[in-house]
Amino acid sequence: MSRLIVISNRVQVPRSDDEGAQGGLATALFAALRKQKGIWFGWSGETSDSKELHFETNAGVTTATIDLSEQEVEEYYNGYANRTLWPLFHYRLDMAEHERDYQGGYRRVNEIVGDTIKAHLRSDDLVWVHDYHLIPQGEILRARGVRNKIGFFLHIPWPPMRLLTALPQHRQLVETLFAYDVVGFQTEEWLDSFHDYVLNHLGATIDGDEITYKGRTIRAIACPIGIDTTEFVEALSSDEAISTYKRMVESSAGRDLIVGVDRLDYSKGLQERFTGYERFLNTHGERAAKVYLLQIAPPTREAVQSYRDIRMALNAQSGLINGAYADIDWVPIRYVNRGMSRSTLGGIYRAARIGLITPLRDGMNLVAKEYVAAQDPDDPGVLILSQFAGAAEQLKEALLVNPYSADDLSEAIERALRMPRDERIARWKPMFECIKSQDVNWWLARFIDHMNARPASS
Ligand code: ADQ
Repeated sequence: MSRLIVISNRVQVPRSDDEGAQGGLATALFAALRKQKGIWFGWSGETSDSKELHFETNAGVTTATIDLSEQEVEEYYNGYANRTLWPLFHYRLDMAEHERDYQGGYRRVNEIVGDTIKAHLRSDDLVWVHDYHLIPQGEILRARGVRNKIGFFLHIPWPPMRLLTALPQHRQLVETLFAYDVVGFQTEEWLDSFHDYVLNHLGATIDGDEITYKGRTIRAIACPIGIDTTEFVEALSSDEAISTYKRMVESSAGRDLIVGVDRLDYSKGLQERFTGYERFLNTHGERAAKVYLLQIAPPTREAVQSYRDIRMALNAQSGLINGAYADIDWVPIRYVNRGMSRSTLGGIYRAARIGLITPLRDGMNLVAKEYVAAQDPDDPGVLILSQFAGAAEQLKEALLVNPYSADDLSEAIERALRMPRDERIARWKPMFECIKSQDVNWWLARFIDHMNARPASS
């Protein structure tokens, strides 16, 4: 069996005590790396000028990390990845910054990663590159003579052609994808946008899954990522999940809990969500005092100004809403700026009558799937989901909303609160079936099968 070599911006190191706490993606990759005796490469998250590769083996998984210099982190990670590609790929042209230094730093770090990894590759290794930080990695490895099968998976949306052309180096960037054997997207919609670009902008030819451009044929597929549903459901029986559930029920004092869980990111639609919730408070006076919103949103990427701005804006907005509507024994929004363990989240999801997941744009959104997994089959809550989350392609029985419309959000909350048990069960069942059959192990096997099915590169 070929070894699996995973390359991603950040590497998770397994902890043997509680691997499940590290997220479905990491757990699934650990299992594959163990089985295929692979290595997971990436940035250590540390800054230094050393380019030494640090190998570690924990719980049977080998990881290899390098440090980056402060300048590299600024240009590659905070710069091109998070100030240029992230906003643009999430349809935020207005927020995308285009600096030559960022682009140069991005290329340089990708070359450092390629140079470092190349020395450790064996000829039959399967190489799997992840996400927007490393788009040109395949081409960089090919330029260094690597003939292995190389796959790429994009965790975020692929933007429509007209948006993408606002990126100064769009053509070079897309052309680098033709160095891979398999390119995976979360949804059919992002795959369609990719097809549109390569067909109409590059003049490539498309034949089913295969795309040919300048003599190279790649396979481009939609391969939606899932959660480890079985593990997530099992974790609901843990002491931590049960005690969190009880704590939520007690502290709710008979009110219905609406929950939102997101990284604090402008793509998650938190301001619009608060505005929609305020519309509900405003238009459903009696009912409104019988619910509250728990929004969990730990800050991320705080080196980037737009993330500091959104944090300030949300502090102000939640304060204003609470100031205007709270009573002596009730606040409409409990706003918590820290992350929680997965078992704790499981207990919270289970106690929540509504999961309010309304990103403006999201590659997939695993929180929506976790919310579904955590529900009581006999008395499930209602998922209100943005039509612009990748997950909406699979979770069609959710109440799908336009996250930009405060009225839409307010009406969906009202409808969810009124929804009879029979309808809640009828909607929840097919969603649960979907996340159970198309879980993270299905996703991983599907992508790897596609790579194995490709002919060896000449
Ligand atoms: P993210 O943008 O981070 O991921 P998401 O898929 O919602 O978004 O979350 C990933 C994981 O982080 C989930 O397991 C979730 O429980 C956890 N998480 C999120 N908010 C949390 C919080 N407040 N506290 C604790 N844990 C939290 C990117 C893309 C997504 C895509 C994933 C996977 O942006 O669209 O679904 O990768 O491909």
